[in-house]
Amino acid sequence: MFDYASTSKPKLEVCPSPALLPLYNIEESIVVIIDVLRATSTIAAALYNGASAVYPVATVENCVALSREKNGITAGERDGRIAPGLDHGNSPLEYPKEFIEDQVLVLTTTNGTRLLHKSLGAQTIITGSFPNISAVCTYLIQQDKPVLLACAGWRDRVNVEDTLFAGAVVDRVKECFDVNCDACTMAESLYLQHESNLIKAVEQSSHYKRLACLGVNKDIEYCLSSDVAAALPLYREGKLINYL
Ligand code: 3SL
Repeated sequence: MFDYASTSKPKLEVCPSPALLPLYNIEESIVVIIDVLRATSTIAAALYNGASAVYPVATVENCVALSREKNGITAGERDGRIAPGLDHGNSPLEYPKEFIEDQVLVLTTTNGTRLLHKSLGAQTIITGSFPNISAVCTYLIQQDKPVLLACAGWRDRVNVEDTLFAGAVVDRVKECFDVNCDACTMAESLYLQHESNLIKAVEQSSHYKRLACLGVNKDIEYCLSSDVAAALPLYREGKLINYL
């Protein structure tokens, strides 16, 4: 008979859509918020380039109000475009060092910041994307705690790019975890199938088509580049700071 006895390693799971989040026990887990195109790539870029903090907020109104209070920069999108009322968008390339160093960014996005707010109550929240993948994997291995890789998807639908990133993390860290989760297996298979050409895989995604219409192909290239923004965005007291 198969022995289902648990190992002493912490659990690793993938949540493919925010709609499935209530199924997981996040209170004791590190939740990694994943929104490859583009929120968590933008957060990594801003913190790597020296932003003092990124405040993820749910609405445009909150973004404007909080940025007044913190003397911050208003940023965010709705349907990929700069949301009316905000000064900047959700492109990682909008936040080079010369612009963002020592500044506070207040960011609102359709899926990424929404999932972060849904995950409040987790033991720890960090954000992950290809630009900071090694920093994320090193942190997860060091912490030795249960991990949920939470994909933002698009309006609760599963997407290719976040699943690919979750699979890349599973592939790198699985030896240190107890992995008994079909979504992990599926995400890793997808990643291994496409690791040599992530752009080709993402070109088939619905969000790629949405963003390509807006002419932001350089963003997509950046968002699929590993370790170009080695930051570890960790959420505490309403803001993400670079924990590296
Ligand atoms: O939904 C989000 O959080 C955004 O990352 C979407 S977009 O890439 O800016 O359109």
